[in-house]
Amino acid sequence: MAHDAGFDDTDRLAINTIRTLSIDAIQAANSGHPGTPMALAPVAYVLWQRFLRFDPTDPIWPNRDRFVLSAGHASMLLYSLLHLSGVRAVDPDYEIEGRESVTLDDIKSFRQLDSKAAGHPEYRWTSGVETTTGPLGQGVATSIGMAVASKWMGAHFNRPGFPLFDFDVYVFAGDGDLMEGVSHEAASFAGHQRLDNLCWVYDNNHISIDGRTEITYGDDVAARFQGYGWNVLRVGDANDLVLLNRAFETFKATDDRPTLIIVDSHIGYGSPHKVDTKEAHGEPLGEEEVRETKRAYGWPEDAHFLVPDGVRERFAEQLGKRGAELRREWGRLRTSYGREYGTLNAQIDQMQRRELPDGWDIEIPSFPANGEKLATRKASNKVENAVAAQLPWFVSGSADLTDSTSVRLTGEGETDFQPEDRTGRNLHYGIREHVSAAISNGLALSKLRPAWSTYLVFSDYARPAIRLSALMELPVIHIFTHDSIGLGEDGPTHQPVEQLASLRAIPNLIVIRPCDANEVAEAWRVALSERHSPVALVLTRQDVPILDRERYAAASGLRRGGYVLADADPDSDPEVILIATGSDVAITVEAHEALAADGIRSRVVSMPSFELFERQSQEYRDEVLPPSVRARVSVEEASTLGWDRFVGPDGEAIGMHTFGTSAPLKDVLGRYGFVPERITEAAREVLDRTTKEVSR
Ligand SMILES: Cc1ncc(C[n+]2csc(CCOP(=O)(O)OP(=O)(O)O)c2C)c(N)n1
Ligand SMILES: [Mg+2]
Repeated sequence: MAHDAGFDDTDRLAINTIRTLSIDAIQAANSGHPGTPMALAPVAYVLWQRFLRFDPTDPIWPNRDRFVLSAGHASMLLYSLLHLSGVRAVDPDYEIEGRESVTLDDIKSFRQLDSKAAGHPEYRWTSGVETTTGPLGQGVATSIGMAVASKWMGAHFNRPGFPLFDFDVYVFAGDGDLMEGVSHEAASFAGHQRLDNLCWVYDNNHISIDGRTEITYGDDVAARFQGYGWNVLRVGDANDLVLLNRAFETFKATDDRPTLIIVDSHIGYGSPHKVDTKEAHGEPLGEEEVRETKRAYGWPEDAHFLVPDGVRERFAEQLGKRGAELRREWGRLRTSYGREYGTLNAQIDQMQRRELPDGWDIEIPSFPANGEKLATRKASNKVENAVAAQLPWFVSGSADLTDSTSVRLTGEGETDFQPEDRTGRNLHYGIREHVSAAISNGLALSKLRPAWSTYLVFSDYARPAIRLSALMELPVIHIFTHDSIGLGEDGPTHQPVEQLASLRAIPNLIVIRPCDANEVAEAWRVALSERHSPVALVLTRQDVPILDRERYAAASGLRRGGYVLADADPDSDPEVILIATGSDVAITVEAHEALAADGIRSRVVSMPSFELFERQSQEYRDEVLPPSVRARVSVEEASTLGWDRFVGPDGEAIGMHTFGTSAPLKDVLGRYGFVPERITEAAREVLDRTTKEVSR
């Protein structure tokens, strides 16, 4: 090991501490992935000790560099670093606690119940983990959002003499990350955007779970990334601290494109029998091999979880000292910045705490029922622009459907985010849905408020990142338009059927399908007010009526997820309840009027969000859906999966059981029965059924 560039024996000891802590934790858990922490310990060490601008005593300092372990299975690498550098824990109110983020006990109970050293790194669970990783590809993809956020925040907040935001984003990625499709979307976007603050380290070890990667992977990775417009560097030996140091220096000096450092490494480095094997990837080494490996490192063979004297101190002297100084300097800068730029300074605080500025919703319009129809996507654009006008750190993007999904910010001075204009709030993700959602996660992790869009049917392309937004409790707004067979001529390839049900199946994702322009306005209020849940806004392509809210209940009922929109007789229970969402509400109201004309007392419940409704008290839910009324019909142009909870065993769910068809809107709706007559017929049937049962 080299001794130039100032590296010495204590550095070597520290690197081996990372390795042996990882080995011991995985052995104790009898589960985990030792090989990659063993191989990448020196790479991480050089980065953290010499480059990373990170203060362990304040791991949420806004201008810190971000470190993303995209190869999340190598989690023990990160936990060792968090522990050895003494990172402090942060509570949900963003207060820094006295205790360590990852204690030695956490490491000893790696992968056990309640340990902060969970199987894979989890944002919100372990302070210092910048994003949840484990699904390969997500880390690299999310890192783009962080790099974009750094650029955007720099352009928005920095002033002459006040470089408040200029953080870099470092990522460790393995073969798996680079094989995943989303890495192509991510790298292509980053290349176009010339994100020179982004550095991916590729762990080129030729091993994945099935064995040698040559059985499936022969990409010329360097040529691939050069093709994207990246700067590609090579380090031929993961243990060469001097070359690693130089590679990171080159990254820092590169100011026109992202950097990929290809590091050749040996998985399970140091293990006499498991080095370079797939077994080193995902199995504990075994007691005997652990001893032999420790011997190879010059480590006491029978010591467990040993942190030799001087190692923590070395982290404190380098990462700790540098980070604390940078953070203090930043604090001083903030103080004088605050005197000169009070408004911007207050924005930074609000943003960090995910608060909204006073009056953020004052421009949200209400829509008069003047007989005109308006697609909910179009209403959404008006509301979105009203919100954007008051919320400077709101950004809007689309996967090449900016106008079709109506997400363009059109206010004065709104521009596109590009290398030449980092203040732009319209983001063009290109036809890259998966990374659009992942970038949005990265933006939200950096405390911006992002929305992005595509057609509902293509939400499937983004699903892994949508899921992570929910798991990480990030307030991302996923906008999905063309929300049903009601989109018409484009046909079954574009007509979503099962997407609503599948989005509703994601825990902590609030799905909202508003029925008209005024419910859209309310949906945006809900979405922006959420601090810890993503929202999927599901909107129509086609025009829908704007309901007369003098005649029917106020749209503010949306906040409770479901509400009584129309009732034949407010003083008594209805005979039959009709429940609908989105574009199906208007036809259901028509059916309700027709039933009334026939003397049947029906109630229409608008149910834009199952999740919001289920947050309400049992009492409220029973008021809206009285348990005694068993005659119920639901109407939604989508899979009926999930509706049984509202219609019950005696009700009927009108929905889709095929993929739809290509034809003009009216014909499609007629074909599948989304017309008032079908609803009244179903209402009579369930009434018939339930009254017969009662009299029996
Ligand atoms: C999307 C996804 N698919 C599959 C897996 C299961 N998995 C975990 S690690 C791994 C192999 C990763 O290989 P590589 O990135 O080369 O990591 P190394 O073994 O070199 O550390 C696989 C397939 C996963 N975590 N995520
Ligand atoms: Mg590999």
